[in-house]
Amino acid sequence: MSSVKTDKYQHHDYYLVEDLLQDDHRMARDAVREWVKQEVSPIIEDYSERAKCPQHLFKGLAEIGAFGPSLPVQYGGGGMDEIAYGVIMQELERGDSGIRSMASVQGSLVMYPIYRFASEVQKMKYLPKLGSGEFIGCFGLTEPDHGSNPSGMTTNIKDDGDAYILNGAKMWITNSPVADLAVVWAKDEEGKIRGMVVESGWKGFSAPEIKGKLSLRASITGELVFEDVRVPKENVFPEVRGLKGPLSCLSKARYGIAWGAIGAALDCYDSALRYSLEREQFGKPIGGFQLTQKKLAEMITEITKAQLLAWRLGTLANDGKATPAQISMAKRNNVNMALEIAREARQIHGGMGITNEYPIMRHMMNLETVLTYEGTHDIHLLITGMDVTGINAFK
Ligand code: TGC
Ligand code: FAD
Repeated sequence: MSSVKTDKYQHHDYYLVEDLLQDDHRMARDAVREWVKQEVSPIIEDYSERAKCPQHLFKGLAEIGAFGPSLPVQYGGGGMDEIAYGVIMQELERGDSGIRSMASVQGSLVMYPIYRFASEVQKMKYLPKLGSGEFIGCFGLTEPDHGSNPSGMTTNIKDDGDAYILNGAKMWITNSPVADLAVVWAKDEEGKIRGMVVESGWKGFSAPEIKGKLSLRASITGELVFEDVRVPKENVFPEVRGLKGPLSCLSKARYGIAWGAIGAALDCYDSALRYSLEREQFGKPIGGFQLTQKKLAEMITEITKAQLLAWRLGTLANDGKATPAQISMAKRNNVNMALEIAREARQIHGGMGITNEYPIMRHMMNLETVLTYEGTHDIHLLITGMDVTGINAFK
Protein backbone atom coordinates (compact mmCIF):
# COMPACT_ATOMS: atom_id res chain seq x y z
CA MET A 1 0.00 0.00 0.00
CA SER A 2 2.59 2.54 1.02
CA SER A 3 4.81 1.68 -1.97
CA VAL A 4 1.97 2.71 -4.30
CA LYS A 5 1.29 5.87 -2.36
CA THR A 6 4.92 6.99 -2.33
CA ASP A 7 5.24 6.51 -6.09
CA LYS A 8 5.62 10.10 -7.27
CA TYR A 9 2.62 11.52 -9.15
CA GLN A 10 0.65 8.28 -8.60
CA HIS A 11 -2.11 9.85 -6.57
CA HIS A 12 -2.08 13.28 -8.11
CA ASP A 13 -4.63 12.75 -10.83
CA TYR A 14 -7.56 11.70 -8.72
CA TYR A 15 -10.22 12.25 -11.37
CA LEU A 16 -8.13 10.92 -14.25
CA VAL A 17 -7.75 14.28 -15.97
CA GLU A 18 -4.99 12.46 -17.85
CA ASP A 19 -7.72 10.78 -19.90
CA LEU A 20 -8.96 14.20 -21.04
CA LEU A 21 -5.59 15.07 -22.52
CA GLN A 22 -4.46 14.30 -26.05
CA ASP A 23 -1.19 12.58 -26.88
CA ASP A 24 0.55 15.85 -27.77
CA HIS A 25 -0.45 17.33 -24.38
CA ARG A 26 0.99 14.33 -22.57
CA MET A 27 4.18 14.47 -24.61
CA ALA A 28 4.65 18.18 -23.91
CA ARG A 29 3.91 17.69 -20.22
CA ASP A 30 6.27 14.75 -19.83
CA ALA A 31 9.10 16.45 -21.70
CA VAL A 32 8.83 19.57 -19.53
CA ARG A 33 8.46 17.50 -16.36
CA GLU A 34 11.66 15.65 -17.22
CA TRP A 35 13.49 18.88 -18.04
CA VAL A 36 12.42 20.39 -14.71
CA LYS A 37 13.67 17.28 -12.88
CA GLN A 38 17.03 17.46 -14.66
CA GLU A 39 17.65 21.18 -14.89
CA VAL A 40 15.59 22.97 -12.24
CA SER A 41 15.08 20.76 -9.19
CA PRO A 42 18.80 20.15 -8.48
CA ILE A 43 19.69 23.87 -8.47
CA ILE A 44 16.59 25.79 -7.48
CA GLU A 45 16.97 25.86 -3.69
CA ASP A 46 20.49 27.21 -4.07
CA TYR A 47 19.54 29.93 -6.57
CA SER A 48 16.51 30.87 -4.50
CA GLU A 49 18.55 31.07 -1.31
CA ARG A 50 21.14 33.29 -3.02
CA ALA A 51 18.39 35.33 -4.73
CA LYS A 52 19.98 34.68 -8.12
CA CYS A 53 18.12 34.15 -11.36
CA PRO A 54 19.35 31.01 -13.18
CA GLN A 55 19.66 32.90 -16.45
CA HIS A 56 21.29 29.94 -18.18
CA LEU A 57 17.81 28.32 -18.17
CA PHE A 58 16.41 30.80 -20.72
CA LYS A 59 17.94 28.80 -23.59
CA GLY A 60 16.64 25.51 -22.21
CA LEU A 61 13.17 26.98 -21.74
CA ALA A 62 13.23 27.98 -25.40
CA GLU A 63 14.35 24.51 -26.45
CA ILE A 64 11.52 22.76 -24.61
CA GLY A 65 9.01 25.12 -26.24
CA ALA A 66 8.04 27.02 -23.09
CA PHE A 67 7.97 30.42 -24.82
CA GLY A 68 4.60 30.97 -26.46
CA PRO A 69 3.52 27.31 -26.74
CA SER A 70 0.19 28.32 -28.31
CA LEU A 71 1.58 31.00 -30.66
CA PRO A 72 2.13 30.14 -34.33
CA VAL A 73 5.44 28.46 -35.22
CA GLN A 74 6.32 31.09 -37.87
CA TYR A 75 6.24 33.72 -35.11
CA GLY A 76 8.54 31.81 -32.75
CA GLY A 77 5.79 29.93 -30.89
CA GLY A 78 5.07 26.24 -30.44
CA GLY A 79 1.94 25.94 -32.60
CA MET A 80 0.15 23.95 -29.90
CA ASP A 81 -3.21 24.55 -28.23
CA GLU A 82 -4.11 26.23 -24.96
CA ILE A 83 -4.17 23.00 -22.97
CA ALA A 84 -0.61 22.20 -24.05
CA TYR A 85 0.34 25.72 -22.92
CA GLY A 86 -1.39 25.02 -19.59
CA VAL A 87 0.29 21.71 -18.83
CA ILE A 88 3.69 23.20 -19.70
CA MET A 89 3.12 26.00 -17.17
CA GLN A 90 1.99 23.44 -14.59
CA GLU A 91 5.19 21.46 -14.92
CA LEU A 92 7.40 24.55 -14.81
CA GLU A 93 5.74 25.77 -11.64
CA ARG A 94 6.07 22.34 -10.07
CA GLY A 95 9.75 23.31 -10.20
CA ASP A 96 9.42 26.95 -9.14
CA SER A 97 7.01 29.84 -9.71
CA GLY A 98 9.96 32.01 -10.74
CA ILE A 99 10.86 29.65 -13.57
CA ARG A 100 7.25 29.66 -14.75
CA SER A 101 7.39 33.46 -14.56
CA MET A 102 10.39 33.53 -16.90
CA ALA A 103 8.27 31.66 -19.44
CA SER A 104 5.00 33.52 -18.78
CA VAL A 105 6.57 36.91 -19.32
CA GLN A 106 8.53 35.95 -22.42
CA GLY A 107 5.66 34.09 -24.10
CA SER A 108 2.44 35.72 -22.96
CA LEU A 109 3.48 39.26 -22.08
CA VAL A 110 6.18 39.95 -24.66
CA MET A 111 5.77 37.62 -27.65
CA TYR A 112 1.97 37.63 -27.53
CA PRO A 113 1.51 41.45 -27.74
CA ILE A 114 4.12 41.70 -30.49
CA TYR A 115 2.38 38.88 -32.37
CA ARG A 116 -1.05 40.40 -31.81
CA PHE A 117 -0.38 44.13 -32.17
CA ALA A 118 2.92 44.84 -33.99
CA SER A 119 3.46 45.31 -37.73
CA GLU A 120 4.64 42.32 -39.77
CA VAL A 121 8.13 43.82 -40.04
CA GLN A 122 8.37 44.21 -36.28
CA LYS A 123 7.05 40.70 -35.72
CA MET A 124 9.78 39.22 -37.91
CA LYS A 125 12.37 41.46 -36.30
CA TYR A 126 11.68 40.39 -32.73
CA LEU A 127 9.63 37.19 -32.46
CA PRO A 128 12.01 34.51 -33.78
CA LYS A 129 14.78 35.75 -31.49
CA LEU A 130 12.42 35.88 -28.51
CA GLY A 131 11.16 32.37 -29.28
CA SER A 132 14.70 31.00 -29.39
CA GLY A 133 15.74 32.75 -26.18
CA GLU A 134 18.33 34.87 -27.98
CA PHE A 135 16.43 37.97 -26.82
CA ILE A 136 14.94 38.29 -23.34
CA GLY A 137 11.87 40.49 -22.98
CA CYS A 138 9.95 42.13 -20.16
CA PHE A 139 6.52 43.76 -19.80
CA GLY A 140 6.12 47.21 -18.29
CA LEU A 141 2.64 48.06 -17.10
CA THR A 142 2.81 48.59 -13.32
CA GLU A 143 4.10 51.93 -12.01
CA PRO A 144 5.20 52.96 -8.52
CA ASP A 145 1.85 54.71 -7.93
CA HIS A 146 -0.37 52.64 -10.25
CA GLY A 147 -0.52 48.91 -9.62
CA SER A 148 -4.07 47.60 -9.47
CA ASN A 149 -5.20 50.69 -11.35
CA PRO A 150 -2.99 50.81 -14.45
CA SER A 151 -5.34 53.24 -16.20
CA GLY A 152 -3.90 55.97 -13.96
CA MET A 153 -0.41 55.51 -15.43
CA THR A 154 1.70 58.62 -15.99
CA THR A 155 4.42 57.18 -18.27
CA ASN A 156 3.94 59.06 -21.53
CA ILE A 157 5.02 59.55 -25.14
CA LYS A 158 5.23 62.80 -27.08
CA ASP A 159 5.34 63.07 -30.86
CA ASP A 160 8.71 64.18 -32.21
CA GLY A 161 8.62 63.68 -35.97
CA ASP A 162 9.78 60.18 -36.88
CA ALA A 163 9.87 59.08 -33.22
CA TYR A 164 8.08 59.40 -29.90
CA ILE A 165 9.87 60.62 -26.78
CA LEU A 166 9.17 58.30 -23.86
CA ASN A 167 9.35 59.41 -20.22
CA GLY A 168 8.30 57.75 -16.98
CA ALA A 169 8.97 54.78 -14.74
CA LYS A 170 7.68 51.25 -14.29
CA MET A 171 7.98 49.18 -11.13
CA TRP A 172 8.12 45.47 -10.26
CA ILE A 173 9.09 44.35 -13.74
CA THR A 174 10.04 40.67 -14.05
CA ASN A 175 13.31 40.21 -16.00
CA SER A 176 13.81 43.94 -16.65
CA PRO A 177 17.48 44.09 -15.51
CA VAL A 178 18.43 41.31 -17.95
CA ALA A 179 16.05 42.18 -20.77
CA ASP A 180 17.07 43.08 -24.32
CA LEU A 181 13.71 44.72 -24.89
CA ALA A 182 10.59 45.79 -23.07
CA VAL A 183 6.95 45.92 -24.14
CA VAL A 184 5.95 49.22 -22.56
CA TRP A 185 2.53 50.77 -22.07
CA ALA A 186 2.38 54.57 -21.99
CA LYS A 187 -0.11 57.38 -22.60
CA ASP A 188 0.03 59.43 -25.78
CA GLU A 189 -0.75 63.15 -25.97
CA GLU A 190 -4.48 62.40 -26.14
CA GLY A 191 -4.22 60.37 -22.93
CA LYS A 192 -4.74 57.08 -24.79
CA ILE A 193 -2.72 54.04 -23.65
CA ARG A 194 -0.35 52.82 -26.37
CA GLY A 195 1.99 49.86 -26.49
CA MET A 196 5.52 49.78 -27.90
CA VAL A 197 8.72 47.78 -28.09
CA VAL A 198 11.62 49.60 -26.43
CA GLU A 199 15.14 48.21 -26.73
CA SER A 200 17.26 48.27 -23.60
CA GLY A 201 20.31 49.63 -25.40
CA TRP A 202 18.60 52.88 -26.34
CA LYS A 203 19.77 56.12 -24.74
CA GLY A 204 17.82 57.06 -21.63
CA PHE A 205 16.73 53.48 -20.80
CA SER A 206 17.73 51.95 -17.47
CA ALA A 207 16.46 48.99 -15.44
CA PRO A 208 17.78 48.92 -11.87
CA GLU A 209 17.24 45.67 -9.97
CA ILE A 210 14.85 45.55 -7.00
CA LYS A 211 16.67 43.86 -4.12
CA GLY A 212 15.44 42.39 -0.86
CA LYS A 213 12.61 40.23 -2.23
CA LEU A 214 11.66 37.39 0.12
CA SER A 215 9.46 35.83 -2.57
CA LEU A 216 10.16 34.70 -6.13
CA ARG A 217 13.85 34.92 -5.27
CA ALA A 218 15.02 32.93 -8.28
CA SER A 219 13.33 35.45 -10.57
CA ILE A 220 14.96 38.81 -11.27
CA THR A 221 12.76 41.88 -10.84
CA GLY A 222 13.52 45.52 -11.55
CA GLU A 223 12.30 48.95 -12.46
CA LEU A 224 12.17 50.50 -15.90
CA VAL A 225 13.22 54.14 -16.08
CA PHE A 226 12.75 56.14 -19.27
CA GLU A 227 14.46 59.51 -19.61
CA ASP A 228 13.70 61.04 -22.99
CA VAL A 229 14.01 57.67 -24.75
CA ARG A 230 13.55 58.06 -28.53
CA VAL A 231 11.20 55.31 -29.69
CA PRO A 232 10.98 55.05 -33.51
CA LYS A 233 7.37 55.28 -34.66
CA GLU A 234 7.51 51.83 -36.24
CA ASN A 235 8.05 50.38 -32.75
CA VAL A 236 4.68 51.67 -31.51
CA PHE A 237 1.79 49.24 -32.02
CA PRO A 238 -0.23 50.86 -34.81
CA GLU A 239 -3.83 49.96 -34.01
CA VAL A 240 -4.46 49.11 -30.37
CA ARG A 241 -5.55 51.90 -28.00
CA GLY A 242 -6.59 51.81 -24.34
CA LEU A 243 -6.29 49.38 -21.47
CA LYS A 244 -7.67 46.46 -23.44
CA GLY A 245 -4.23 46.17 -25.10
CA PRO A 246 -2.29 45.25 -21.94
CA LEU A 247 -5.31 43.54 -20.34
CA SER A 248 -5.63 41.12 -23.24
CA CYS A 249 -1.99 40.08 -22.67
CA LEU A 250 -2.77 39.65 -18.98
CA SER A 251 -5.65 37.34 -19.87
CA LYS A 252 -3.19 35.09 -21.67
CA ALA A 253 -0.71 35.09 -18.79
CA ARG A 254 -3.35 34.71 -16.06
CA TYR A 255 -4.66 31.66 -17.87
CA GLY A 256 -1.16 30.12 -17.70
CA ILE A 257 -0.92 30.94 -14.00
CA ALA A 258 -4.22 29.15 -13.31
CA TRP A 259 -2.49 25.99 -14.56
CA GLY A 260 0.93 26.81 -13.14
CA ALA A 261 -0.30 27.13 -9.56
CA ILE A 262 -1.50 23.52 -9.71
CA GLY A 263 2.12 22.48 -10.26
CA ALA A 264 3.29 24.23 -7.09
CA ALA A 265 0.38 22.68 -5.17
CA LEU A 266 1.22 19.21 -6.49
CA ASP A 267 4.83 19.52 -5.42
CA CYS A 268 3.78 20.51 -1.89
CA TYR A 269 1.15 17.78 -1.71
CA ASP A 270 3.56 15.15 -2.98
CA SER A 271 6.14 16.09 -0.37
CA ALA A 272 3.52 16.13 2.43
CA LEU A 273 2.08 12.77 1.45
CA ARG A 274 5.50 11.10 1.40
CA TYR A 275 6.50 12.71 4.68
CA SER A 276 3.25 11.65 6.36
CA LEU A 277 3.97 8.02 5.46
CA GLU A 278 7.62 8.09 6.49
CA ARG A 279 7.52 10.17 9.66
CA GLU A 280 6.46 8.26 12.77
CA GLN A 281 5.21 9.69 16.05
CA PHE A 282 3.43 7.87 18.86
CA GLY A 283 4.49 4.59 17.26
CA LYS A 284 2.92 5.02 13.83
CA PRO A 285 3.20 7.14 10.65
CA ILE A 286 1.68 10.58 11.17
CA GLY A 287 -0.37 9.83 8.02
CA GLY A 288 -2.30 7.37 10.19
CA PHE A 289 -3.73 10.16 12.37
CA GLN A 290 -7.13 11.48 11.40
CA LEU A 291 -6.03 15.11 11.51
CA THR A 292 -3.22 14.47 9.01
CA GLN A 293 -5.60 12.53 6.78
CA LYS A 294 -8.04 15.43 6.92
CA LYS A 295 -5.31 17.75 5.67
CA LEU A 296 -4.25 15.38 2.89
CA ALA A 297 -7.82 14.58 1.84
CA GLU A 298 -8.70 18.28 1.64
CA MET A 299 -5.52 19.03 -0.27
CA ILE A 300 -6.16 16.44 -2.98
CA THR A 301 -9.82 17.50 -3.17
CA GLU A 302 -8.85 21.12 -3.79
CA ILE A 303 -6.13 20.13 -6.30
CA THR A 304 -8.66 17.99 -8.17
CA LYS A 305 -11.20 20.83 -8.32
CA ALA A 306 -8.47 23.17 -9.57
CA GLN A 307 -7.40 20.67 -12.24
CA LEU A 308 -10.96 20.41 -13.53
CA LEU A 309 -11.39 24.18 -13.51
CA ALA A 310 -8.17 24.62 -15.49
CA TRP A 311 -9.00 21.86 -17.94
CA ARG A 312 -12.48 23.24 -18.67
CA LEU A 313 -11.05 26.74 -19.02
CA GLY A 314 -8.55 25.28 -21.48
CA THR A 315 -11.29 23.81 -23.64
CA LEU A 316 -13.12 27.15 -23.59
CA ALA A 317 -9.89 28.92 -24.53
CA ASN A 318 -9.32 26.48 -27.40
CA ASP A 319 -12.80 27.35 -28.69
CA GLY A 320 -12.07 31.08 -28.29
CA LYS A 321 -14.79 31.31 -25.66
CA ALA A 322 -12.87 31.87 -22.39
CA THR A 323 -13.93 35.26 -21.01
CA PRO A 324 -11.60 37.49 -18.97
CA ALA A 325 -13.89 36.96 -15.95
CA GLN A 326 -13.67 33.16 -16.28
CA ILE A 327 -9.88 33.47 -16.41
CA SER A 328 -9.92 35.70 -13.30
CA MET A 329 -11.93 33.09 -11.41
CA ALA A 330 -9.46 30.33 -12.24
CA LYS A 331 -6.36 32.44 -11.51
CA ARG A 332 -7.74 33.54 -8.16
CA ASN A 333 -9.03 30.16 -7.08
CA ASN A 334 -6.04 28.11 -8.14
CA VAL A 335 -3.36 30.39 -6.74
CA ASN A 336 -5.16 30.69 -3.43
CA MET A 337 -5.64 26.92 -3.41
CA ALA A 338 -1.90 26.40 -3.95
CA LEU A 339 -1.00 28.83 -1.17
CA GLU A 340 -3.37 27.14 1.28
CA ILE A 341 -1.91 23.76 0.35
CA ALA A 342 1.62 25.02 0.89
CA ARG A 343 0.60 26.16 4.38
CA GLU A 344 -1.01 22.81 5.23
CA ALA A 345 1.95 20.91 3.77
CA ARG A 346 4.29 22.96 5.92
CA GLN A 347 2.39 21.88 9.02
CA ILE A 348 2.57 18.21 8.03
CA HIS A 349 6.37 18.51 7.76
CA GLY A 350 6.57 19.89 11.31
CA GLY A 351 9.87 21.66 12.04
CA MET A 352 11.46 20.15 8.94
CA GLY A 353 8.90 22.07 6.91
CA ILE A 354 10.65 25.37 7.53
CA THR A 355 13.96 24.14 6.11
CA ASN A 356 15.18 24.13 2.53
CA GLU A 357 15.44 20.34 2.57
CA TYR A 358 11.84 20.45 1.40
CA PRO A 359 10.39 22.76 -1.28
CA ILE A 360 7.46 23.93 0.83
CA MET A 361 8.61 27.28 2.18
CA ARG A 362 10.02 28.27 -1.22
CA HIS A 363 6.71 27.53 -2.91
CA MET A 364 4.80 29.26 -0.12
CA MET A 365 6.91 32.41 -0.34
CA ASN A 366 6.72 32.38 -4.15
CA LEU A 367 2.95 32.02 -4.10
CA GLU A 368 2.63 35.24 -2.07
CA THR A 369 3.84 37.01 -5.20
CA VAL A 370 1.66 34.93 -7.51
CA LEU A 371 -1.36 35.85 -5.38
CA THR A 372 -0.56 39.54 -6.02
CA TYR A 373 0.85 39.85 -9.51
CA GLU A 374 -1.21 39.66 -12.68
CA GLY A 375 -4.06 41.18 -10.64
CA THR A 376 -4.35 40.71 -6.89
CA HIS A 377 -6.58 38.15 -5.21
CA ASP A 378 -9.10 40.86 -4.37
CA ILE A 379 -9.02 42.50 -7.80
CA HIS A 380 -9.97 39.16 -9.36
CA LEU A 381 -12.77 38.77 -6.85
CA LEU A 382 -14.08 42.20 -7.87
CA ILE A 383 -13.88 41.20 -11.55
CA THR A 384 -16.11 38.22 -10.75
CA GLY A 385 -18.36 40.47 -8.67
CA MET A 386 -18.67 42.89 -11.57
CA ASP A 387 -19.44 40.02 -13.94
CA VAL A 388 -22.23 38.53 -11.86
CA THR A 389 -23.86 41.79 -10.70
CA GLY A 390 -23.20 43.99 -13.71
CA ILE A 391 -22.03 46.69 -11.27
CA ASN A 392 -18.44 47.97 -11.55
CA ALA A 393 -16.89 48.31 -8.05
CA PHE A 394 -13.84 50.10 -9.49
CA LYS A 395 -15.65 53.22 -10.69
P1 TGC B 1 -12.12 48.62 -17.68
O1 TGC B 1 -12.89 49.86 -18.00
O2 TGC B 1 -12.82 47.51 -16.94
O3 TGC B 1 -11.54 47.96 -19.02
C1 TGC B 1 -10.86 48.75 -19.98
C2 TGC B 1 -10.99 48.05 -21.33
O4 TGC B 1 -10.31 46.79 -21.29
C3 TGC B 1 -11.24 45.71 -21.57
N1 TGC B 1 -10.85 44.59 -20.71
C4 TGC B 1 -10.16 43.54 -21.15
N2 TGC B 1 -9.74 43.20 -22.37
C5 TGC B 1 -9.05 42.05 -22.50
N3 TGC B 1 -8.76 41.26 -21.45
C6 TGC B 1 -9.14 41.56 -20.20
N4 TGC B 1 -8.81 40.80 -19.17
C7 TGC B 1 -9.89 42.75 -20.00
N5 TGC B 1 -10.43 43.37 -18.92
C8 TGC B 1 -11.01 44.49 -19.37
C9 TGC B 1 -12.59 46.28 -21.25
O5 TGC B 1 -13.60 45.59 -21.96
C10 TGC B 1 -12.44 47.71 -21.72
O6 TGC B 1 -12.50 47.72 -23.14
P2 TGC B 1 -13.04 49.02 -23.95
O7 TGC B 1 -13.14 48.55 -25.36
O8 TGC B 1 -14.37 49.36 -23.32
O9 TGC B 1 -12.01 50.09 -23.75
O10 TGC B 1 -10.80 49.07 -16.95
P3 TGC B 1 -10.55 49.63 -15.48
O11 TGC B 1 -9.60 50.77 -15.56
O12 TGC B 1 -11.85 49.83 -14.75
O13 TGC B 1 -9.73 48.42 -14.80
C11 TGC B 1 -10.28 47.23 -14.51
C12 TGC B 1 -9.31 46.36 -13.70
C13 TGC B 1 -9.14 46.86 -12.27
C14 TGC B 1 -9.96 44.99 -13.65
C15 TGC B 1 -7.94 46.30 -14.39
O14 TGC B 1 -7.31 47.51 -14.32
C16 TGC B 1 -7.03 45.25 -13.80
O15 TGC B 1 -7.09 44.07 -14.21
N6 TGC B 1 -6.12 45.61 -12.84
C17 TGC B 1 -5.11 44.70 -12.35
C18 TGC B 1 -3.77 45.11 -12.94
C19 TGC B 1 -2.89 43.95 -13.23
O16 TGC B 1 -3.32 42.80 -13.33
N7 TGC B 1 -1.61 44.21 -13.41
C20 TGC B 1 -0.70 43.19 -13.78
C21 TGC B 1 0.61 43.79 -14.24
S1 TGC B 1 1.62 42.69 -15.18
C22 TGC B 1 2.13 41.53 -14.09
O17 TGC B 1 1.80 41.48 -12.96
C23 TGC B 1 3.07 40.57 -14.64
S2 TGC B 1 3.68 39.41 -13.51
C24 TGC B 1 4.72 38.65 -14.56
C25 TGC B 1 5.22 37.34 -14.12
O18 TGC B 1 4.54 36.29 -14.37
O19 TGC B 1 6.35 37.32 -13.59
P1 FAD C 1 -1.82 47.96 -4.98
O1 FAD C 1 -2.56 48.13 -6.25
O2 FAD C 1 -1.32 49.18 -4.28
O3 FAD C 1 -2.72 47.11 -3.99
C1 FAD C 1 -2.47 47.04 -2.58
C2 FAD C 1 -3.66 46.34 -1.93
O4 FAD C 1 -4.85 47.13 -2.15
C3 FAD C 1 -3.94 44.96 -2.54
O5 FAD C 1 -4.35 44.07 -1.53
C4 FAD C 1 -5.11 45.23 -3.48
O6 FAD C 1 -5.94 44.08 -3.68
C5 FAD C 1 -5.86 46.32 -2.72
N1 FAD C 1 -6.71 47.12 -3.61
C6 FAD C 1 -6.32 47.94 -4.63
N2 FAD C 1 -7.39 48.46 -5.24
C7 FAD C 1 -8.48 47.95 -4.63
C8 FAD C 1 -9.88 48.08 -4.81
N3 FAD C 1 -10.40 48.82 -5.79
N4 FAD C 1 -10.71 47.41 -3.97
C9 FAD C 1 -10.20 46.61 -3.00
N5 FAD C 1 -8.89 46.44 -2.77
C10 FAD C 1 -8.04 47.09 -3.59
N6 FAD C 1 3.96 44.27 -13.17
C11 FAD C 1 4.26 44.45 -14.49
O7 FAD C 1 3.75 45.34 -15.15
N7 FAD C 1 5.16 43.61 -15.10
C12 FAD C 1 5.78 42.61 -14.45
O8 FAD C 1 6.57 41.87 -15.05
C13 FAD C 1 5.49 42.42 -13.07
N8 FAD C 1 6.18 41.47 -12.35
C14 FAD C 1 6.01 41.43 -10.99
C15 FAD C 1 6.87 40.61 -10.23
C16 FAD C 1 6.77 40.62 -8.84
C17 FAD C 1 7.74 39.80 -8.03
C18 FAD C 1 5.78 41.40 -8.21
C19 FAD C 1 5.64 41.40 -6.71
C20 FAD C 1 4.94 42.20 -8.95
C21 FAD C 1 5.05 42.24 -10.35
N9 FAD C 1 4.29 43.13 -11.12
C22 FAD C 1 4.57 43.29 -12.45
C23 FAD C 1 3.39 44.08 -10.47
C24 FAD C 1 2.06 43.48 -10.01
O9 FAD C 1 1.21 43.25 -11.08
C25 FAD C 1 1.46 44.44 -8.98
O10 FAD C 1 2.23 44.30 -7.80
C26 FAD C 1 -0.01 44.16 -8.73
O11 FAD C 1 -0.79 44.42 -9.86
C27 FAD C 1 -0.54 44.97 -7.53
O12 FAD C 1 -0.16 46.30 -7.61
P2 FAD C 1 0.52 47.01 -6.31
O13 FAD C 1 1.64 46.14 -5.86
O14 FAD C 1 0.82 48.40 -6.68
O15 FAD C 1 -0.58 46.93 -5.18
